[in-house]
Amino acid sequence: MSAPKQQTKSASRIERDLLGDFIHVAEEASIASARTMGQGNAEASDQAAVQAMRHAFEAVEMAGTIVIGEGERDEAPMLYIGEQVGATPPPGVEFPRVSIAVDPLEGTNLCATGTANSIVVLAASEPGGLLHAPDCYMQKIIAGPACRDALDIDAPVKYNLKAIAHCLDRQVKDLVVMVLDRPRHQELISQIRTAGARIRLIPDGDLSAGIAAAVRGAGVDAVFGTGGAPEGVLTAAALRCLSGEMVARLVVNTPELEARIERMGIRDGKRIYTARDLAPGEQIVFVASGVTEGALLHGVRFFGDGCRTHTLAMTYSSREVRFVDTVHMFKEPGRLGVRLY
Ligand code: VTB
Repeated sequence: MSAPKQQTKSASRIERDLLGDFIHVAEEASIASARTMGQGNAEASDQAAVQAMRHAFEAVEMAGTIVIGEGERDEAPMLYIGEQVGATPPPGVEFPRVSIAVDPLEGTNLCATGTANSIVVLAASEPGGLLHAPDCYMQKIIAGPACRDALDIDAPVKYNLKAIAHCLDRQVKDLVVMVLDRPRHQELISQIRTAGARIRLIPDGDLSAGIAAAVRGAGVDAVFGTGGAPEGVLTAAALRCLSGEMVARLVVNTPELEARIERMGIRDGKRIYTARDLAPGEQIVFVASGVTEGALLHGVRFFGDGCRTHTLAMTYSSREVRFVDTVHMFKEPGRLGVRLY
């Protein structure tokens, strides 16, 4: 039997060896932020997730570098871009190098108001496998695997909707398009309405919307609009695992932003990205844990002696999609025992 190729060997190191750790990291952040649900303090919810995530990373045997995080070093004390995370290796041992993208709490307002679909998100890959995107806006169109190569970011909305409907073998009037409810999307919304498609406006969270559009049965066929670029890279990591389609472009509309993207090594601010361009890794782990109850994931449920979390964990090269339902016991179960239902 021939020896496995180096690529395969290291793929298994990140996807197989670290998957459980990343699930744990996301679960810890979801539990911490879920404790703040409905308190009306989005910043405190975010901080709870950030601190728990940062702390949980300390036990992971990797040489991790944050490529997408809470911001630049001077604006974020923890999980800033470039921060090294992971356990300290014993002398003579080298842990695998991993690029990490995080959105410790996607939908901070959703959590602060107890609204559906706030999640903790983490993606990891071999170094260079996730685009180092600036914290600016990104124009996005996202759809499922059936729409391979059918999306054109420069074409009229009507054209893209027709193309999506054609790929899905249905009519435009049957499509459901998710759009972030923002004043900047007024024109987009009216174009979708004129084209005849149905719309679901969402208050926040175009990342979970993107995942929903890439799977069957979630009742969403596409996501259109402008959201965060970091969320765009995380969505792309999920779409790589799900073979979903995405076209995207950074919104670079100020000289400061132009200078920033140049410093980050992005030469063409108008470049059109696909999911593969945004998350080019060959080893990708994508993990999302529910914080508030959602369409895709349950929120965290506390029950005195413990809690229960719900996590989506996907890997690219091994093509696995897991739903992990974990009961966490904070102490020895009391006389009522562990609650499983
Ligand atoms: C989106 C959405 C996020 O930010 O990226 C959005 O997915 C874009 O920013 O959940 P604006 O709020 O400025 O429109 C979030 O809503 C929050 O990060």
